Amino acid sequence: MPAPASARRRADWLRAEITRHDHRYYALDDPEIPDAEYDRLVGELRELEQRHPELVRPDSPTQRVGGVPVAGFAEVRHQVPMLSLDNAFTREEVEAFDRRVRERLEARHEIDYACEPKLDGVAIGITWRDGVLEQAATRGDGTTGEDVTHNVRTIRSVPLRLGGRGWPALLEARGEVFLPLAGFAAMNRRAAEQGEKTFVNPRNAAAGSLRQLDPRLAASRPLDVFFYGVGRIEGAQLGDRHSGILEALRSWGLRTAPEARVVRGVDGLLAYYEDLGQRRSGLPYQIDGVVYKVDSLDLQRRLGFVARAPRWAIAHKFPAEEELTTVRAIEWQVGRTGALTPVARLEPVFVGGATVSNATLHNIDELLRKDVRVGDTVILRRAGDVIPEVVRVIPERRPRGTAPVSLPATCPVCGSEVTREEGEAIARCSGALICPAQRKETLRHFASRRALDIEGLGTKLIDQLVDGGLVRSPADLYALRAEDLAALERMGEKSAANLVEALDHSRATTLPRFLYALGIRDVGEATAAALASYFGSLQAIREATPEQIMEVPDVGPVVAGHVHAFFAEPRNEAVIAALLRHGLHWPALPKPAPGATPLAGQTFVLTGRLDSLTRDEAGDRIRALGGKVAGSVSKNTHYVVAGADAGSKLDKANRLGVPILDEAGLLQLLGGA
Ligand code: 5U1
Repeated sequence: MPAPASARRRADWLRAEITRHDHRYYALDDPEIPDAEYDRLVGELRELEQRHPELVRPDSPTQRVGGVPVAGFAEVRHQVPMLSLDNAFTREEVEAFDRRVRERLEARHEIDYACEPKLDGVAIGITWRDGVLEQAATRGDGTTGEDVTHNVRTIRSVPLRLGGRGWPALLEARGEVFLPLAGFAAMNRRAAEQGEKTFVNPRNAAAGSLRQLDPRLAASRPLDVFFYGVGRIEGAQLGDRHSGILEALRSWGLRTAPEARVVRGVDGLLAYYEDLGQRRSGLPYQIDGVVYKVDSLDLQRRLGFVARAPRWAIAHKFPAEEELTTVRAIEWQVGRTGALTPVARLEPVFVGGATVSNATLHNIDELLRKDVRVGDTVILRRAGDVIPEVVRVIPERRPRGTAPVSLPATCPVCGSEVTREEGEAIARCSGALICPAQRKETLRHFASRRALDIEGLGTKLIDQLVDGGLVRSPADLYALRAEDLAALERMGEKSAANLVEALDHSRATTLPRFLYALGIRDVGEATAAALASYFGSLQAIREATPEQIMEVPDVGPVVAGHVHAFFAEPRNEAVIAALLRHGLHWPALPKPAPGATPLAGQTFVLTGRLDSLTRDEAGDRIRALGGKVAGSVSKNTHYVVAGADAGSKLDKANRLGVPILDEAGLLQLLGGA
């Protein structure tokens, strides 16, 4: 029986509605309806199509994953070649690029450039005919690529039908398929759990996903695409600027990089590079540089091409984040809580913009899993400010006669036994207070910026103080006299006096900072703030039972156990008593009603400069009232607190419609104080 007209109309409406919501969600980052409502629309369409199979159309949102795996990859000839880009690695090379552009154009004015991130993914050309997705092909050698339509159809942000108005009869949009970092991590976690091979990096994972014959596999991977230009286009004009092309693509439901901007002249280019370089490690996807393009299409035509690269564009690469180096030694570092961390001592190598000669191997399990050995050649990764890490060994380059590393039986610093609790990845030195390494780390943590912030008390000085027997616990710091300090090597009278003054200054602190500074296992700043806020005083925390401590929001039995055990240990109590005798103090907190956490469940992002308090202090106070502080803005952010000179986070908040607070608004929310 043919489908009744009402069912046909409803299916058409559902398809259009789902396509519209896809556009809002993926292209505009501005969803109109909750996910559950969206799922309901898709469910209804699926049910309708099952009841009336003649209503199924290839561009229906239900038809992303085609039924059968393909037999192989057909070749696709690109009618407009897919170009590559020349690279620039230095500021001088960018200046030379801009100079060449201006000279060739005989331009006396500065050039407008469109700038975008250069995604580390797989180049793709996707064709829509009469608005319906027809074909997707990889770049291949630039002339001939592979048909990966069956896999690209599974990418949720690629519309099967173009939205908006005015799209051309034939459009081939070019872009980059990539795996967002979170999706990559989840995919590798799943693979590791199932004993499967993990991918080395998101780019390989994206390329591997596109090269699957069975589209169900690609569909299970959270691939995404950003479009950055057009190849073939028929039946419409695209304005006169590259930035206009991006705008048009967006209006038809294609995702483009949110970081795309138009800047003026070479200074604009370099400022864009700097800015994105700083934000690089916080972006949800991997980028390996930025791309600059002359924005005017007319000027692009006048500049033309050399070989396979346009004269009007260049990729400005960031320093490589991964390099090869060799392992000279593997040593064990002893942390504040006695945790033994294996550290690889490396042949120094320039990576991610710095020379690196050490990398953490995290813990014994991780070391054994990666099977890193002395003499190995390894891939070293340093991304942004993240601690450098060994990604993996190159087994083909392993010299003969290497041996796997094992956990030492005794602490390499104090010789105490090394213990490892059942089910724990971390092994610990049992030397506690007799281990100089633990003592030094305790002092480093105590003096650190977010703890008691003792200026001038650095790593080397702490080593000298502990090794010389002058200081055993944080309380001993406050008994130091300027003349004791001045007698130390490399310490002048002025520095000694400054340190005594800094110590004096640090006596006035806050309860959350003091608790954090004590270095209780698993008590970070957020937990310290929550404990302070819940109990209101140090005395109340000291007297609390583990059950009472567990009533603090987000504190579970393990952390409660650590807190209780810390205060139950007489040697810790003695240090605390001595610190109080030395005059450490903090303002009394108003005793909150039990469980009073008015900001619980609310996430804040702080940006820009505040006048009456630092961002750290604002964060402490938000956490003390149960709120969370996040580093980046998303649709789950409740408030963005914007101070002076707030930048891209404020822009994003405006785009996503996240409420914005100024300093006065924040203070009001924090209770006026
Ligand atoms: N963002 C971006 N990546 N990318 C790669 N734009 C861009 N443009 C390219 C390539 C190969 O080529 C055009 C300049 C032709």
